[in-house]
Amino acid sequence: MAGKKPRSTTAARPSAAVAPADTAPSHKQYIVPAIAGTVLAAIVCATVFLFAAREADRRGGSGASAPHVNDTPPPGEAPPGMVWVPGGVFWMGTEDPTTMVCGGNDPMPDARPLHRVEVDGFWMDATEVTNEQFAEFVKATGYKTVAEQTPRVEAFPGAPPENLVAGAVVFTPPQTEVPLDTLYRWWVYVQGADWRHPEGPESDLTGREKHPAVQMAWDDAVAYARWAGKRLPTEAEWEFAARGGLDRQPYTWGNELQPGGHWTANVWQGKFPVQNTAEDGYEATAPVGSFAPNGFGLYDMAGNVWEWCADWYRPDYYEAAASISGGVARNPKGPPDSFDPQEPNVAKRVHRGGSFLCTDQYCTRYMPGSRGKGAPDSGANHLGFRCVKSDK
Ligand SMILES: [Ca+2]
Ligand SMILES: [Ca+2]
Repeated sequence: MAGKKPRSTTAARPSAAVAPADTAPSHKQYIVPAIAGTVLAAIVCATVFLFAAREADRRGGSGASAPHVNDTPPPGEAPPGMVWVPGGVFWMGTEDPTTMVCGGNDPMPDARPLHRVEVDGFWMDATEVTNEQFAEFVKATGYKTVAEQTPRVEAFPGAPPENLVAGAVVFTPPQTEVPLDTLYRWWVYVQGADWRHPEGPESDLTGREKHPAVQMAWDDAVAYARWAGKRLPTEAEWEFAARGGLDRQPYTWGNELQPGGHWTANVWQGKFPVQNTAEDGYEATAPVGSFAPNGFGLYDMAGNVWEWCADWYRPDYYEAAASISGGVARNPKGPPDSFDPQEPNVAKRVHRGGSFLCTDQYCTRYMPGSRGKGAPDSGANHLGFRCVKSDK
């Protein structure tokens, strides 16, 4: 199966408006082939962003439940590598990015309605978990990641035996321009790809000690977090943290994609997916902390690699959160189950922040209000995580 693209069909998705993030497909789609595509169109984008009027302000937000960042000091000395995220009340979600200059062509209906959320303060890793940090965990525990394990037929009923091989999906740019109609044009399941070999058996981590660990399944991230005495952030905690104290800004640093004409996150420049000009200095992952931190001192909350959250994914969850009595969801932990209309038979967890593959031509999920999702057993070479820790 290594290097082979899966059988592809042109079966329609339930809604072309529910566009995929630049997230990778679940491994199930390769091991038990059954593919569908989604159509997206590329757009040309300027660099200046004009944010829409804040309709939400008229719907509520006063007194203690108005957007604010708590001013309580950190509860003690910061654990190594972590920063204090003080908690507060914020507007979670995003306006329709297609109404924004540089917003891309994905309306992101799963990130609405905007709704108020309160989160308590917590410690958060300042950076994505790095290869050298993940290596410490593996050395101490002997942990074997999901991608290193041969898929069991019980977990993938109907899979041809030749497809039951350990591996993971790898971004594999096509040789020529392709329609952005299905992500299977640039994701390939590669036998032997795992965190030590992010692009396949011939690749390694030499010189990438400070890069984020990738090919991380959700299960791997949870295992690491437990070992470290931490946990994965909830989706609400992640977004509050990513905003860095800013209120409803489209980017973690403000309201322009390229302030002063400079790239402030590791994303994609050029013609996706065939031409990567790496104007921001990085063609693939960057060492963590290569770009300026946000207002809370957190690095790479936009781009570099996607980051797993604890929550199950449902596109309708924000509707439930917005209807909570009192109008403010307090420390929400996500829905009790998962549903993704794009892959109804695959339960998914949330991941956030986009990656080095994100571009306004295809995926603007580096916006802090946008959402991503993936099967818990599926890593990819643009998918990692960071951890948080409550103060009590
Ligand atoms: Ca880049
Ligand atoms: Ca990131």
